[in-house]
Amino acid sequence: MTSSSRSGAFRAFVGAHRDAVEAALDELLPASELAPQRLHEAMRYAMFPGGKRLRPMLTLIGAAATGGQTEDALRPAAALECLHTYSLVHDDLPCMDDDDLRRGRATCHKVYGEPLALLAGDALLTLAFAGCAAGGGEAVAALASAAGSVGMVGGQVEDLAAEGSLKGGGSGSLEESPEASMAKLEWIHDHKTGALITAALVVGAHAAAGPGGVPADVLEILSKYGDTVGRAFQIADDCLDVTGSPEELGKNPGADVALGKLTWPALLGLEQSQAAARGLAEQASALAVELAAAVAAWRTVAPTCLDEMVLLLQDVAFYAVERRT
Ligand code: GRG
Repeated sequence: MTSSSRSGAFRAFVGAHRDAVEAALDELLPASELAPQRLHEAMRYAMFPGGKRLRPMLTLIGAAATGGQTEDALRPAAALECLHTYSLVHDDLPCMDDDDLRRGRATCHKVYGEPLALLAGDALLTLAFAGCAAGGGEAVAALASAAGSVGMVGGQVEDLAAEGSLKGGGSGSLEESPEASMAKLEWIHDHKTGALITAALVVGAHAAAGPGGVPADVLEILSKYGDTVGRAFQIADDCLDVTGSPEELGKNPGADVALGKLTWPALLGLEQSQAAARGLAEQASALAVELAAAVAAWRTVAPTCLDEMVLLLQDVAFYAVERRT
């Protein structure tokens, strides 16, 4: 598949599942009338109306692409969005990126104050694990690993160190050579962004696997696909920080340059970065075909369903790099 032959399968999938994801989120989050009301209001403020809902969609896709039922992955899908939303609330705090615009409106701490925004993030993080438990122990372990010090939080720490914002560690974005800078940047992206994108898919596969669990080869290919899409997604994010508008992004562009962040456009320029992202989408497309073969060797799935899943995974990969939001 090339970028000019996008199938529209991802847009159709989102259209078919968006209401179910919103309902699962509404069910998982405590009602704002429940004490402490202000905390639950702040959690709901950060969550609704929300953003693209990419991660919960990927959880449902992880279930479907491995021959399972999306319904089995709905609560874990909501959990992934809770975890992602916590990371955005904390990322926007003055001690992190210090942003005042997120998802098209004032950031959580601008409305509720820093202490409550911090605690709303904490509560969303812990709620994520309660929701993910519906997908079983393997799903919880995958999410914990992707979200913690060897995943997203670890990536965030190295990102802060690279921009020179960490007391006692890291002095800025320049490594000894361009190659070393690129290796550092890939490490940061793979941990800060890619780990959760891969976990979203893997959690979905575990949640819908049934007895016996997911075979190791299926998990490995699905994870490689997630890692590849995750890296492409973050390159696109870096490019959008240069080319996007506040209306498109729902946040202020130009923040990476202002913070002196290590980014793909800063290292390679815009065009080469966009080409690298497209190259990763091509690689992910090939992995989608490999995944279908591994799933077919494991479970009985109608060949037409498998073909549809390949198209869907390929469309997701190109969406990740062509998106404007
Ligand atoms: C633990 C204090 C503390 C802070 C944690 C972990 C962390 C702070 C931040 C995570 C790093 C982070 C925000 C990475 C950026 C990943 C990214 C590209 C986010 C934007 O995702 P989209 O575009 O957003 O999917 P929407 O709003 O559409 O859901």
